[in-house]
Amino acid sequence: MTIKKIICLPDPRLRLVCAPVEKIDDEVRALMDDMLETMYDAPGIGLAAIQIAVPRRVVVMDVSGKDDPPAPMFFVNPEIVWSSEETNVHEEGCLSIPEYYEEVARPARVRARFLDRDGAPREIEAEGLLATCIQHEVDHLNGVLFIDHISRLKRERVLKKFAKAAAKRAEEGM
Ligand code: GNR
Ligand code: NI
Repeated sequence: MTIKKIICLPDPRLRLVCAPVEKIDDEVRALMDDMLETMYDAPGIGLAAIQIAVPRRVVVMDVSGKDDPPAPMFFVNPEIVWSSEETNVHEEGCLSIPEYYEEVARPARVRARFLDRDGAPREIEAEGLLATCIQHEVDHLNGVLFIDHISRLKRERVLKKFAKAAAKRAEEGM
């Protein structure tokens, strides 16, 4: 297992629509192991493969409390097949948008269909933090970030800040 580098704004790869996994083999399981180790190291509660620059529809999550035993979850080709009308507001952050947090409204409950680590089809109904996180991660697979769900003013402010920081780093690197 290896801790990989997490790509951040304004990296354009975060806007890619990721490709479905055709076959869950040892290579895909090795990717999931690297993702899990990278997520725990960060630390975070979810990670999409594109965040380590792999444009595939693979997600890992662990929303267990810090005093609970680890509870890793693996999702291949996840799809939201049902969302509640009722919404919930949760403060979100993203490892690819470091140190920025904002409240986001999303469906309070969702049903997700996916393949597990062994390639078996599964469905779960989620609420609370699990529902928020799974929607945040499925968004990543479609090139969508949580800042796309906040006001345009706030979003443009964040994008500008990260673009400016990248430009400054590039200049210093010259
Ligand atoms: O670690 C993370 N915390 C988090 C908090 C609220 C809503 C979503 C998340 S996911 C985030 C890790 C991440 O960037 N996953 O893509
Ligand atoms: Ni994220």
